[in-house]
Amino acid sequence: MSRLITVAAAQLGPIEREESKDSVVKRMTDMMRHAHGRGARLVVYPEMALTTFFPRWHIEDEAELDSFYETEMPSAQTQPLFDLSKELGVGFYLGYSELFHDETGKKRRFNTAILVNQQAEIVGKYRKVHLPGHATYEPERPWQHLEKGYFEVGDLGFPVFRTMGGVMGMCLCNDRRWPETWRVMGMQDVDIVMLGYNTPVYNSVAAESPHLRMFHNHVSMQAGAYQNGTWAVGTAKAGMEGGVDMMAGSCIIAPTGEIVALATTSEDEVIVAECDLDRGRYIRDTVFNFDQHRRIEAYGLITERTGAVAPPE
Ligand code: CDT
Repeated sequence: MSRLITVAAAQLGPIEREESKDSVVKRMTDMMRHAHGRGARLVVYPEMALTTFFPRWHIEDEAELDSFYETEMPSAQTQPLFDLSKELGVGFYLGYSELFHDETGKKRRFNTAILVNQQAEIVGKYRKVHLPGHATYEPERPWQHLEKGYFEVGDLGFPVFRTMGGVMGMCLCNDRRWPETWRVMGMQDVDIVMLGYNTPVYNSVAAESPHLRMFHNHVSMQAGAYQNGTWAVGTAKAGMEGGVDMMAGSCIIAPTGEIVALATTSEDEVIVAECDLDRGRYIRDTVFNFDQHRRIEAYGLITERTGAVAPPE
């Protein structure tokens, strides 16, 4: 029996700081309807899809900072996404900022993604592991990247979920650049890795052309897909947002590493591809047959050491 699922990436154009969550959710439900009309049964939204990318600002007022986070999911504001998901039978991946108080009363903040099935049930959760940027205000930067200050490192690892006819995995933005992200999900026989991203077009601390940055965006996901024989769906929050130009280039990548659908704007845009979840099986059975070819006795440093250490001169 073939395992086909039509998947959409629902790229969001800019979300300004003043835009209400109700307005953003309306944009997102419009795109879910559009994606459904094109046959999609699974829609992938960006990282922090409900708000502007607020880590670009140093926000000292705690109440203002808290306003960018969700304290419940679904909430009254996000319920329309779940209602439409149920009505249309469309699952979705949603990136958002999560805030809760743990059993000791401590405030916890994570950069989170959830997976919702075609019955509108939350079936998976991921909390971002690789938090880029810095923890405190750095005045020399043209804009901030305060993810290390605004979030804790994710505490759920890289789980995968058997749902919607396949094995589904999630990560968020900077995670896509790390081969470890992909391999840990590859080790669980993942079929689709979904991810949302918020990536500035320009590198604020080093000279790097927009062309090169887009190349790094795509090559990371294409390599991760091929080397694990998995589909990958990368969805951007794009365009000029809060005075910072954000990268577009949302894409759907086959297990062969080929981009099969690519966004052409920096605005709200839906791209769609029919994904055969068995397309990567030959890769997982041959060149990347992990069971036959991996050599874990040679990989110890991967988990024993964090930073690179050169041998003595
Ligand atoms: N959101 C996110 O993870 N963005 C990073 C930009 C890093 S610049 C400090 C990325 O890897 O795309």
